[in-house]
Amino acid sequence: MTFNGVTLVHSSDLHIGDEETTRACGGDETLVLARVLDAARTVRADAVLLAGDVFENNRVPRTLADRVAGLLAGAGRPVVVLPGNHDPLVADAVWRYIARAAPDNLFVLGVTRPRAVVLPRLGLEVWGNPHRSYDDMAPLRAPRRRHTAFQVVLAHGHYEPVPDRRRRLRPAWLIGAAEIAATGADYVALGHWNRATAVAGGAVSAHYSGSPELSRSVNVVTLGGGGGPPARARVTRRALAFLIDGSLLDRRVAAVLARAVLTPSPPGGTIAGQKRKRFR
Ligand SMILES: [Mn+2]
Repeated sequence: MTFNGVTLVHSSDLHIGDEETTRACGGDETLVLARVLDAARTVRADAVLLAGDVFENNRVPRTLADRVAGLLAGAGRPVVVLPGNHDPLVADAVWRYIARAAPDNLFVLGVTRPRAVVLPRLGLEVWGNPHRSYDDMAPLRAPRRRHTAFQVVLAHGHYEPVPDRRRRLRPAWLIGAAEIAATGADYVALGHWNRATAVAGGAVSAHYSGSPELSRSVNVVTLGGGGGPPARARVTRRALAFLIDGSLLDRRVAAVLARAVLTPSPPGGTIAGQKRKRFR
């Protein structure tokens, strides 16, 4: 069986429920998710990958959880979710609640599947180790052997080229270049940093998508196509139309701002997210 190329939209760190994010979105808590799913529709993505911290925390009002579940159910394509350090799979995790009425297209690693999902129509496996507590863990431990045409990994944590795990002052969920390379995957979709960044991983492409609020973009990942063996993943960023200080900007303006936000701005700038730390 041969497969045509696969197009994936990768985002992370939406932090739904965070007050600052909600304010930046004119009070609409789910706008960030709606924008990400819009982008997936526009590029006709085969699937959406959300690499952790979709929610700011697990104390999510039921009405908000239901709205998120509704948006995910209406995505029109498979959505694969990795629980992160802000929304880990504790006993009363929001993802357990959402998965209870799981729409067919929603896959939550650690809930609807142990840690891998195969999308047979795409010839794609997506695996990842979900955060199950607030404690430290190694996001890329125990890589899975490839048994599908395409294989993608989700990981939520802090990249260091050569992690030093002797100093354990606080949880860092470290991800090293050698671990990325050892996955042998076509793409490693990273979460935890709020900026869109490519990191080194030997022959394996690994990128942070950044948070929609700060990066104002999603990663669009294309694998294979053209009938040959899977080539290295092609990764581009697609700007999101976005609300800034309550006003909806069109995509071209958002794209300019997406670039501007990566350069230092004067103190007291009004672009929401500018104040954000690089990761959290
Ligand atoms: Mn995080």
